This record gives sequence, C-alpha cells and structure tokens, in this order.
Amino acid sequence: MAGAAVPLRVLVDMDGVLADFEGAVLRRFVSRFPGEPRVELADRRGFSVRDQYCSLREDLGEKVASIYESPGFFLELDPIPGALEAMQEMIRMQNTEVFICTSPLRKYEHCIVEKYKWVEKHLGPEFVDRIILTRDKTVVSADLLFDDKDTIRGAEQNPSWEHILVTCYHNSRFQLQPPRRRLLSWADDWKGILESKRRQR
Ligand code: T3P
Ligand code: MG
Repeated sequence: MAGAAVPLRVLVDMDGVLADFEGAVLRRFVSRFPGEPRVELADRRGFSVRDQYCSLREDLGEKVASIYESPGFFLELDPIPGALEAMQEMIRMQNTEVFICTSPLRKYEHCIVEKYKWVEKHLGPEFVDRIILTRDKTVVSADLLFDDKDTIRGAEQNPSWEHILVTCYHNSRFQLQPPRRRLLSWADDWKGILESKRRQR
C-alpha cells in the first residue's frame, strides 16, 4: 500500500505537556508575593493564569505575569512526569515524525531562547532541530497535536491535525465534546492514540 510508508507526523506542545508551567508559576508567586491571595493548582480554571488572578483581584494579573516574564522562568521549568521518556521513545518509533510545537509569549525576550535551551538540556540537540515556534499552530500540518490548551484557534479554520487535549490543572474540568480525545498524562496510552491515528488514515 503506497500510503503505509507516509510517516505519522506528531506535534507535541511544550508548556503544560513537557514542561510544568503551572507548578512553577504558583511556586514562584508564593515565594515572591507571600502575603497575596493565590490560586491553588486544584482551583485553576481556564488557560490564562493572568485572567484568573485578575478575577481574584485586578492587580494580581500583572503580578502573576511578572513571574512568567522573568528571566530564568522558562529555563528552570521542571519536566512533566514521563514526558522526556515518552519523547525519546516516540522519536525512535518507525514511521513517525515528532516535532515540538510551542508558542512564545508576546513578551518574548527571555522565553524564546530559554525554550530552546530547555529542549537542549532535557531532550538533546536532535530535538532542538525539531522545534516549531509559532503563535499560530493551526497553520502547521500534522496528524496529531498533543496540547493542553482547550481551544486552539488561528488563521486555518480546519487544521490538518487532530488535537489531543493533554490534561493539566487548568483544563481538568473542561467538557470535551465527542469525538475529541484526551491524554490524561504520559502514563496514559499515547502509543494507542498514535496507532489509532495511523489506522484512520
Ligand atoms: P506552549 O505553546 O508551549 O504551551 O504563551 C506562551 C507559552 O506559555 C505557551 O507555551 C503557553 C504558555 N502559557 C500558559 O500555559 N498559560 C498562560 O497563562 C500563559 C500566559 C502562557
Ligand atoms: Mg501548552
């Protein structure tokens, strides 16, 4: 079959999927603003940390943004459990192309270079060559996108990929409409998702 040789192309998001953005935001917020109200991880709702802190008290939005805009923030993120092992396994899979597809902050000064350094440090140079940095993931073509953002919009109304929602604190209560699928963690059956996608093509 001619189609069998076409590799499955998989995009994997970075923050919330490979790197623990949410945990670091809370830890650093508490240490920098110890007396201020905060949002516990179990109470996070909605993708934007800033919006939720703003709704707690307006000036807290700026304060929490100053945490993730600080130098060193992105570089020092902890890997999400199982993520590095899964990526190393995925990149060695037959007939599979893996890319890291990540968006920079609008205030990109530290974020961009630190994302590259994080990938080099935790995953190695072969993954640095596989970074796709874009504010619009809908225009990137692939079979699958593993991403923690509940709703991904952009210029392309019908992206080529199927978005697999990776469970994270902020999206744990998000109601997925069928046939949308979740990956609960890297201990969940990500290989089964790849295989089912291969069969669907
Ligand atoms: P990624 O595309 O790797 O998930 O917006 C820039 C990056 O920071 C993007 O990375 C998402 C992440 N991010 C959050 O996860 N929550 C937020 O509230 C903000 C501002 C950014
Ligand atoms: Mg993300």
